Amino acid sequence: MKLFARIGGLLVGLALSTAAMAHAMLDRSTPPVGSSVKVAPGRVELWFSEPLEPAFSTVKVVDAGNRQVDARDAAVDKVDRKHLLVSISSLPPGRYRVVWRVVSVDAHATEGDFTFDVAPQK
Ligand SMILES: [Cu+2]
Repeated sequence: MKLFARIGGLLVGLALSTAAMAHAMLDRSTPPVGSSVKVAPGRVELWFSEPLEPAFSTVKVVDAGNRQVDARDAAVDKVDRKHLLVSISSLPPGRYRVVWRVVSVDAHATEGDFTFDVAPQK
């Protein structure tokens, strides 16, 4: 009985660690997390550690007043399903926040946000 309990615990531990590894975490982005860019980007792109479920994965970009400034066309790349992107029209200098929420192909949801700055023109 004691042995079975141990093996059971070990299996649960393995299952949990496998599930945790399969969550889609943000790998990198353009503009990079926390960066300051001189030229306002035409779109924001995010790359994740796992393929995403397109129907449940989205990203938006908001300004300092929490107004959405992207073109509301967030989509997962059909060719590379780890790649999520959204277009933005010209942004004035300021701080912008990228807010993402995705579901990976293992059905686990993850979310997060980061900022980037568009530097004032000189
Ligand atoms: Cu997962």
